[in-house]
Amino acid sequence: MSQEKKAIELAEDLASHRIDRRSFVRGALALGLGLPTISAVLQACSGEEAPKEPPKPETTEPAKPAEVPMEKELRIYNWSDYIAEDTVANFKKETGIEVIYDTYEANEELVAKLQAGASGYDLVCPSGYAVQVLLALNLLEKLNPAWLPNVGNISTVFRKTAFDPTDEFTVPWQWGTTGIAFRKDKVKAPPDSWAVFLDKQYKGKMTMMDDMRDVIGAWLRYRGKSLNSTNADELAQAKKDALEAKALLQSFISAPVKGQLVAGDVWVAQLWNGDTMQAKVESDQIDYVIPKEGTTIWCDSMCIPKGAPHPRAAHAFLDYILRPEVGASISKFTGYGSPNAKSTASMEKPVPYPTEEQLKLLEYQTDLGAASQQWDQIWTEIKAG
Ligand code: N2P
Repeated sequence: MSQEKKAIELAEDLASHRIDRRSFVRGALALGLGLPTISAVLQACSGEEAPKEPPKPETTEPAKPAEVPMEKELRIYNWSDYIAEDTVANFKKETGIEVIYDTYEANEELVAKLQAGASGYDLVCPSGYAVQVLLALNLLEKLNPAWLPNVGNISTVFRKTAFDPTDEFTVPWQWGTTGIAFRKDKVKAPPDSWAVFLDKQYKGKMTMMDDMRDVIGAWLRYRGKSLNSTNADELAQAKKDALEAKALLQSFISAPVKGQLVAGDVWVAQLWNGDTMQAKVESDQIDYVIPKEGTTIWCDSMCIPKGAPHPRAAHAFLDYILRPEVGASISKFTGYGSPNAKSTASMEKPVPYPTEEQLKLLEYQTDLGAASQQWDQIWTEIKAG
């Protein structure tokens, strides 16, 4: 069946109440329908079960900064090792706002927390595909541009993105890639392919990330497929490859593998570029490569969850990190690229934006929509296998 026919069928299913709005959105995203189309269909089909969403006055006419009192507290939920050591302390010193800062290791952890409801967080930092999921589930607030005077510092490269085409929900935080970190002094030759994780000579000395999208995605790329594939045969092959690799891996582990790389207990690790740079600060034997079959490029963005208790303070923090020097100090610590053009310009050694040639090897992850369940199932089988 053609994509167009499938889309029409999906819309008909919604119109005749065979599926609910949530399933429709998931399916539509999987078919590659854009959010404007999806929302048009949702509007056309809005029946009695559709949640009424009256336009909020503050989104049509942004409140002026003085009209909303600044809250005294702010709760942030972000990836681990993803901020400079003094960012939060300096913000508190300047504003008097108390910050509670918790961390997670994967997008799925974040989405599950927000889906469970009443997380109490004011700021979270999903990757692009996870922004799409959160928007589809109506779990994000619109930002108030009147409270973000520094928003113009963001590079146009990271504005009007596929996951937030109208720039209403996201302030990009950091961008980077998922590649292979390795110990130069331990491996025979620098790896250049995902195939290194099938190399028996490194048995027990390798790790891949504890991240469904990146592990299955890597094995899809290894076979020349898209890391957003929803094709059953391609996914079955990726699972087979992942299980073969698993027999040689020490574990599935993400950011915390840095210590093991530094100690020399792990020689080859699937890891993000910035976390690798953080490890490199501890040991100059560590290096990073983008495999020849290609990999993920991502941009994580700060967003405000629906019903966040301290939206004014959340905007104050966002505008604070958008200052050139604050953004630069964050990227200096994390080792990731700054989406802030003014921060990048002020840095001695910013992560350069990938060249056209490199971009050919890089792919952004998108929401898997209805195929998410299939991916979840495969990931569960890989972890259990
Ligand atoms: C934080 C790395 C997060 C990057 N340590 C994942 N998108």
